[in-house]
Amino acid sequence: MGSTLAYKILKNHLVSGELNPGKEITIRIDQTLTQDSTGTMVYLQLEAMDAEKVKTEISVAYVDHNTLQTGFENADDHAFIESVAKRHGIIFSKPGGGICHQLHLENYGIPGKTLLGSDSHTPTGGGLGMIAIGAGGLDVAVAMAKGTYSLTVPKMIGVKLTGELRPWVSAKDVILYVLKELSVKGGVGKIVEYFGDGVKSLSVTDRATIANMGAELGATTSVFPSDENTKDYLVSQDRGIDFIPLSADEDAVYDEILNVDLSALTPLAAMPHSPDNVREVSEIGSIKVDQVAIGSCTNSSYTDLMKVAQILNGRRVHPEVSLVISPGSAKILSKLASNGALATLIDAGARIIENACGPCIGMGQSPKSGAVSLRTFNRNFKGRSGTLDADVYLVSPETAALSAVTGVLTGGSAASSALGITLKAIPPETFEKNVNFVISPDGYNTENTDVIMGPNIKPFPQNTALTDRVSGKVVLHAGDNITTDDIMPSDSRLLPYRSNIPYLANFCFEKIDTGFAARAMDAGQGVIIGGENYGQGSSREHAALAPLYLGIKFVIAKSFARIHRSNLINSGILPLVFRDHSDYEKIRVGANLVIENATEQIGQETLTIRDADSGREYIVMPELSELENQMILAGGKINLIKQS
Ligand code: MIC
Ligand code: SF4
Repeated sequence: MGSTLAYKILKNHLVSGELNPGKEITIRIDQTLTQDSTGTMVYLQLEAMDAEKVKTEISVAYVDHNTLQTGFENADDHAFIESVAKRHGIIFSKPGGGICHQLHLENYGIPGKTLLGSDSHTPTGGGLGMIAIGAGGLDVAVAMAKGTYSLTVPKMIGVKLTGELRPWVSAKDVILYVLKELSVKGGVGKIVEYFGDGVKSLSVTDRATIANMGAELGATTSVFPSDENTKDYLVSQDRGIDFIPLSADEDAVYDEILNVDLSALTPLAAMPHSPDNVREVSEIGSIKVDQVAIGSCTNSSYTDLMKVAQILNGRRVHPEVSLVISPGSAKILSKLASNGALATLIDAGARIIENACGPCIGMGQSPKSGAVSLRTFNRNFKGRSGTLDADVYLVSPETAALSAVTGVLTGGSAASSALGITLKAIPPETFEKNVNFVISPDGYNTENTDVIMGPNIKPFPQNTALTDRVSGKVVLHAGDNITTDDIMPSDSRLLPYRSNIPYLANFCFEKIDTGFAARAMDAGQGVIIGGENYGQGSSREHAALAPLYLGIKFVIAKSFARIHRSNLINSGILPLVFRDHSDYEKIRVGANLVIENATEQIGQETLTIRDADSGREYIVMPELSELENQMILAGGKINLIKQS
């Protein structure tokens, strides 16, 4: 039986364990990336581990999220990260260089290598044939300190691509289609691998768009073969030397197959408020648009922005639309400036903003009240734009640019030819290495580099070893698909406090329940009840650390999203799964729940929880691997590391 590409790469990196779905393995990590909004925690944790020089081939610390410096906090965080980077041999990428995933693709990603990143969209590297996984900050800190990462071997979804995309349909529409088919929890516990004849019609940046949004499927990662297009991309980035061809065996077997005929796809949009709420643009109709935002790690490549420039060339952004563009990297912006496309965009009436995450994470450009905002981004969770009652639709750059001109949702060839707009293929470009945004650690006397810590950087909370009797009051009863944006909201107001958990904790669950933080504090020891796919979305471990600070002992849900579940365990908070989903309704806010013999029970298949007032019992499943069990017993990953 032949092997999938993902399993080949995992096998090449296997340190211990058996490469079979459901088994726990440890793999070697070649590269890591961090960004600033998760990075401060990562580096505080790295310091707490007394680590020395990183054990990876390359580790990069990017600054791209918290670039609005409205006070000293973000700038202090940047200085802290830069100082730790120098101390541990990590490359520091300055603010203004671009978005971490775009930059990593351009400058460091290598086919066949493993990459672990403290950002959920790290799988963007799968566009280059890497196994690139998003993880909580502590996992990334450990990967830097030890060069390894442990995970449960995922199952494989094979997506077989045939045919070729028609004009005005692009990579974004491919992943929106996959999301429509598989849903935001369809990828949990799985790797999505693309294969088939259709792959060769997609460029590396197209593939990166698709792999990027595999995060929205909940997948561990997504991966494409490395072929002639990969070589062309690496050569265009002056890194031809990094190319190796890679593919699955002809007779590779996948656990599931999804067939996608690229030629049958039409322009799609994810409607409010979920990336899998996908419909055809033609079906949604010409809704009036107030804002169009083009950029993010999903759709900010050179080709994407050149397509936008073609569409806007000689035209005007509709008077009632605000068009904002954030290029993916300084290299891209510089190229747009030198070839005249930047002037085209500005002349049409586009607002050009910094090469950073920006509006994607609510760092500025929040739309007006009740607005319709079309975005080429990857998440449209309610309130993420910074405007709670805005309706955000996720679309391709082509659809975004056409709509910016017409003022209503517009996509596809019929609409574009009615407007007399044609799209020509974008000629390939070559890019020079841009090292001016990068500070290499070479030349620093690592041991003697002082760590610079501003006054807003506070110690992170740490748990204590599991006690035999664990009790807590239910302080929240939440629905399905709770996102980490719901748990720990992030926007320009709160992002500057990513290094200050005591402050941030006051806003925990703020968007769905303003009384949560006070109630949890009051209870002293709390429990959260969740529905399906609890904790979907980002990798931010703040969504575990803030609840830890507020005294949350365990979370019982119908199912968990992968990264958030790991972050809970890393923090020593027990994630428990309802065996009988009807119990979800029975447990109400205010119930006092108790786990007796907890240290013994967590290692078993099922665990009994008792309602201390009614005496009613509930059966839940801890589903912990051996390592996870040890972490919970120790009160979290750092405690476990300190014990060994
Ligand atoms: C996101 O897109 O939600 C973020 C902001 O990039 C997060 C990381 C964070 O919360 O800092 C992610 O995707 O992991
Ligand atoms: Fe940045 Fe948005 Fe990408 Fe997250 S999804 S890394 S906020 S651009």
